Amino acid sequence: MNRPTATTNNSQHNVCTYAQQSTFKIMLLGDSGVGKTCLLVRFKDDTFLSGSFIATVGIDFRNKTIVINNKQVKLQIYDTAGQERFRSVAHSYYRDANALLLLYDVSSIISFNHVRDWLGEIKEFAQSDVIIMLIANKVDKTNERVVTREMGEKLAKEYDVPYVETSAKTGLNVEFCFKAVSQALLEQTAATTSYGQSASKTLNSLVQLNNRTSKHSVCCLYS
Ligand SMILES: Nc1nc2c(ncn2[C@@H]2O[C@H](COP(=O)(O)OP(=O)(O)O)[C@@H](O)[C@H]2O)c(=O)[nH]1
Ligand SMILES: [Mg+2]
Repeated sequence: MNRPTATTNNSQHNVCTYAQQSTFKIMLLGDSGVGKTCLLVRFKDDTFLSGSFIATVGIDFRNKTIVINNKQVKLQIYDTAGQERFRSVAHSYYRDANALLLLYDVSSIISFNHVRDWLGEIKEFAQSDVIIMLIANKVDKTNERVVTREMGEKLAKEYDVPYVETSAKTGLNVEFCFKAVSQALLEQTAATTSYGQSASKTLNSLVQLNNRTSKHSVCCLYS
């Protein structure tokens, strides 16, 4: 299978000794304006960029290293370069992704309606065992919300992908998304026999648990 394997590195830890370091490529997809850049900045720097659209020049990425189950995981998180304005992100962009976070904005029915188009593209061009998460962002905008949780969950069920509600503004579930995906990817790497299956199972159960325990509060699974 032409999949980028997680790399290991045992030599560069001065403070803690970890058995191995895995590197995963996570990509953010979805219409322009849904909050992809803000989600990335919230996760990377724990801040919120408000105001007009934040320009993204070129395909941009950020690295962040996190620790899951005593393992170091290096995430390379790719943000789109504004190409998504035309809803045609280069297929090479996500062909070698390990995970795709597909966002829509709960205050924009158009961005929600386009999720089907995005999923169609993903099914056609991404790797068959890519981990996908559907993210309903901007849930802090309660008064302007037009896409309900039920609508999001129904669509996610139809496509068999986990559904998580986030707010890059308040930070709700932002860390959870990246950590849950990383945990699933780690299991995917470990599960050589049932490659792919155990990862989506892991992700689904993490998401279900999180949705049950923190419907309206900041995720506590990883804190
Ligand atoms: N209220 C609210 N606004 C957000 C949220 N995420 C992003 N925004 C705003 O939505 C606009 C577009 O965000 P941006 O990250 O540039 O979207 P992108 O085009 O998908 O990268 C900006 O004005 C952000 O401040 C959120 O969770 N809540
Ligand atoms: Mg952007």
